[in-house]
Amino acid sequence: MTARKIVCTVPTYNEAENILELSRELLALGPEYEVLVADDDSPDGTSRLVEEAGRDEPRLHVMCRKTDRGRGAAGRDAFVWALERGADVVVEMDADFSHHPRYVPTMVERLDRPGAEVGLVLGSRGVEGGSDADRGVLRRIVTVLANLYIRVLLGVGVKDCNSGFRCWRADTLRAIHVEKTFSQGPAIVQELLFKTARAGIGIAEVPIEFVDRVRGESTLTLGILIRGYTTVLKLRWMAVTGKL
Ligand SMILES: Nc1nc2c(ncn2[C@@H]2O[C@H](COP(=O)(O)OP(=O)(O)O)[C@@H](O)[C@H]2O)c(=O)[nH]1
Ligand SMILES: [Mg+2]
Repeated sequence: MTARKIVCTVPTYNEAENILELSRELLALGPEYEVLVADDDSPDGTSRLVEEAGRDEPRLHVMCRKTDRGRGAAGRDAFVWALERGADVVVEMDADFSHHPRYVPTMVERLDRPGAEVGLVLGSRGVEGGSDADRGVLRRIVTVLANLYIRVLLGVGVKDCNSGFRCWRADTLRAIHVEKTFSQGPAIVQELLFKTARAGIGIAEVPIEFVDRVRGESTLTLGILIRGYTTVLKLRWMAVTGKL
């Protein structure tokens, strides 16, 4: 593929300490890269910062969402925006450098590799060469169990079902009707993974080293985590009853 457009979407909530540096690194990957920050009107002024920087950088965009707050809803709107702007490839990633920009070109290249067609590439902690942040034994057990639960319940054969670092062919997002994504929060990750696998679209994983955020604070709470796991059950139920 030549002369294509790659849009990196980054949902943000209070990422003023990270977002400009991350955007700079992403835009430095090449002229075909653009960045869309999908901010939920963060109190720390994340969207204002990006808007100001965007005045001198036509490849940097920001969407300031005032209603309907959530990682999932923001992610959905960002995908729709990227498709409307004619993206050929859409990357989604966190703002906190847990998902390092250096992996993005490898993920994009993986989409193009000849052989079995791939429509989604995951930045994966679960394949050889990949690793998770070291958060202790208990956390590691939870991660393994969560992956097992999702793999079995949704029947998806990938190693890192919870990776929110992904590279999408635009056609894949259209095929799974990304505009109809219903997960308000982080369960968007599993919802879109499930829909992609069910559509019979090839999924590949490339190894990444996931590191904990250095600046800013995580928004993840136990409540959000549990809601995510019930969404997985709901997805399976919807599939069984023909509502998906
Ligand atoms: N737009 C938007 N982004 C969010 C929201 N919650 C989290 N994010 C972003 O989603 C990404 C992952 O969130 P983070 O708090 O790091 O979650 P964790 O890595 O699971 O601890 C980061 O870029 C956050 O800024 C939200 O409510 N709205
Ligand atoms: Mg994080």
